[in-house]
Amino acid sequence: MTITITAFERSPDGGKGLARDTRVRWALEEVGQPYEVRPVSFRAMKEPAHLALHPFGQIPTYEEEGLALFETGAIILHIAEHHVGLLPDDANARARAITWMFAAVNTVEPPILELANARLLEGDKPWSKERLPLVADRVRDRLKQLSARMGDTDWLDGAFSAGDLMMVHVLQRLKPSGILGEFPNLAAYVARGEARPAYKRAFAAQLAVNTGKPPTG
Ligand code: GTB
Repeated sequence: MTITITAFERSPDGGKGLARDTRVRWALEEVGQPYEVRPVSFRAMKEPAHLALHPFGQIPTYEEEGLALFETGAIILHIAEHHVGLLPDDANARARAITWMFAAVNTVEPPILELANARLLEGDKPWSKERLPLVADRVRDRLKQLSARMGDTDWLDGAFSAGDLMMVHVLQRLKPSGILGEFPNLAAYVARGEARPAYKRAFAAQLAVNTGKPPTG
């Protein structure tokens, strides 16, 4: 079975791994599934061929025989449900890991995206200076709660799961803001995720696309 995902032809982050194809690559690496990547330009993303795969004209998408998916939450859940390595066997632990996946994209990611947009898209607006601290504080409120729940545990709920994969990738988006460093246990959590061999392979693969150089190591 060939798995094909789409990714930016050139990511605006230049290969820092912040675009969402990285989390799908990471999931595929964790479960040991080979995959192919079809790079898409910003123009092609809005053309009919890609819109047939992704109604909102975005990356990543996921295709395997007879199935096309969009939305990283759905893609990673599909990967986790069909391969060993990202969800626990115990039914209740599995349900909790899926809960953390939703928490990552539904509860933690929105304020982080709001901050990224406030910095990148609205930074030149006259009201930006006043709004930015409010948006940053909304991120801090969420991180405070997440940090309190994690304490000094390595992962969100027992062993590493798809919930951690999602949460680590969501938190990585905060790096340019410096806010992650205010929560040492969360910064260590992200570093723990990034130290996983599967993450390193995923990161190297996306970097290779963005620099035009083959992955090393
Ligand atoms: N909810 C969807 C999902 O989880 O799959 C969101 C998908 C999405 O936002 N895709 C973005 C996209 O295609 C790329 S990842 N944008 C193009 C468009 O909407 O026209 C978001 C992203 C983009 C760039 C950076 N960066 O450069 O740092 C980080 C994250």
